[in-house]
Amino acid sequence: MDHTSPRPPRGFTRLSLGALSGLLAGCAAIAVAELVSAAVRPESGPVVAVGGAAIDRTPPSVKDWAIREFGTNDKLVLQLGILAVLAVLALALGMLATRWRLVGSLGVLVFGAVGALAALGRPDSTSFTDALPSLTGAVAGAALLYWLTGRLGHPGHPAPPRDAERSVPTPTLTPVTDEAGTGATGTGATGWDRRGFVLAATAAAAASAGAGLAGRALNGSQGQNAVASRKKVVLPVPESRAAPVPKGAALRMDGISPFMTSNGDFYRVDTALVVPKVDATSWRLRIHGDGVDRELNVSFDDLLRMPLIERNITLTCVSNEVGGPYVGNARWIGVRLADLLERCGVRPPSKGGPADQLVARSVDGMTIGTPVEDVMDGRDAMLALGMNGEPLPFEHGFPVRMLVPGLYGYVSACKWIEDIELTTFDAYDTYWVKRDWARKAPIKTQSRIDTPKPFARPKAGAVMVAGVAWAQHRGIEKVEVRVNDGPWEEARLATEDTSDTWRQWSYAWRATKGQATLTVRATDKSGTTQTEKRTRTIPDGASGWHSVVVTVD
Ligand SMILES: Nc1nc2c(c(=O)[nH]1)N[C@H]1C(S)=C(S)[C@@H](COP(=O)(O)O)O[C@H]1N2
Ligand SMILES: [Mo]
Repeated sequence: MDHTSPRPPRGFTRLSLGALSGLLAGCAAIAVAELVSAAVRPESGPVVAVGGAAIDRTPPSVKDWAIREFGTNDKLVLQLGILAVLAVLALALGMLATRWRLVGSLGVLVFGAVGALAALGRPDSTSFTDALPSLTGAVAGAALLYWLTGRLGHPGHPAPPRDAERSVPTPTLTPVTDEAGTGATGTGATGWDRRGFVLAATAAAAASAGAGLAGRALNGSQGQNAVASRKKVVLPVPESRAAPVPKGAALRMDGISPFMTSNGDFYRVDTALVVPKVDATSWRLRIHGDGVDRELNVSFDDLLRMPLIERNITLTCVSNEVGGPYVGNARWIGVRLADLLERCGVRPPSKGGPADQLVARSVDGMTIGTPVEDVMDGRDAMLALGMNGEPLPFEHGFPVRMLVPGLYGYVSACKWIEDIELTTFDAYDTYWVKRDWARKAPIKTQSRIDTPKPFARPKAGAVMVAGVAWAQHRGIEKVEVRVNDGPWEEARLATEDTSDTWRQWSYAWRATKGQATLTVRATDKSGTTQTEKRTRTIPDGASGWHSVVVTVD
């Protein structure tokens, strides 16, 4: 049997085989990078690094659109998108390599360099080793592409006749034994080494799959210590318990958001493509900066031994559209942040302190800036350790996150926190502020119709309209509902828990046949009623009334 053909493949076949080579080289590069990232750190892999860099550079309007379209799946969509782009580029480089072999491989190296630069440019990158996954992956991919396309022979020249080949073996990169037993080695630089190509391609695909899966598994097991440290946490009984939720604060009604949001249902908004897994036993928090007389450096156990408070607090994201889902209410346990700051000698600006901004930094390089005045004005700002009776879930900031009632998450709720610096708003712009969001952002009074859903078809007669309204730290005073252009009718408000929690409301609507637009608006305890004027989420939160269109049958 003869597996080598004197005539190299041409035209479409040649391009297809080149494209296949490119794709295999791309897979090998990603797989090797994934494996190496397990040895460096999971965040240093090219897809995560490029994804993170993309998130950092995404204009707010595109980010808003992505969150709106894909919700919490936005990160998965982003990573799949990156892989799709890489696949197209790999196909193109492979085709290019059928003509200019070296150029294809150099192209792979260029993309490796891009991945390496992205990894080094991430805010949480502290070591040049972060470049290794992309670089080693690219070298592997480039070498494979060079080798595979070498099997295709040179397109320009016809192969020498078999006889000549037998008597004068031409040197090749890898000799292939002639199974026909002629004793000939080498197919000639211009021959098409079909068997070598198929073998190499299959081997490369198998090796890539193996390396990729091994890398995945190793990266997945990285957080073992963190997982173990979370399992060991026993939350003490807080010194200051939350008052029991008053009877009548939690309505039982189909379709309404439950008064307490479970951890599994709590919205998640952050820039982390890989959820940070922090080992609580080695975690430290440092408090330092302007006006700090005594720097503080505390461990997780130190915090557990301090007097703890337990509070129900409703958290809201500034990216929440009118009627959107990024709001949730949980019972948190933590240390009063003002207590810690006072221990360090920090005074708020109103008492002559030099720092007006508290910058929280997370292990993944996020920076979040909060007015020192707000943190120290008596509200229950805290470093939270517990959420709904358990240690914080990893997605929500384990081991410790910040919370400040009344402020949007991006200016108050740093997850995976590890550093607090007292500074000024003039001296430092945080992550989101650099991206055109407002420096200060108290939560805007908002209300939402949870039921009926948009385009629902309720039966004529009694229809329960219900939802939630929030104005954290001011409190909700009144909620009104309007049917079409009719008069505003007051909704029934559930009992208030605290001014820091949302309030459920309901309205018994006597629905008549036909299409109807239901609109809601809330008034907070400062006397301000939600404005009708619709604004975008950027720079400091959406305003406007939520409405739902239904058809009554
Ligand atoms: N480290 C870190 N903390 C973060 C963020 C982030 O991207 N990284 N996002 C903030 C934003 S915008 C919000 S709204 C809240 C969301 O908290 P949750 O995901 O627990 O609901 O976390 C805040 N803390
Ligand atoms: Mo947010």
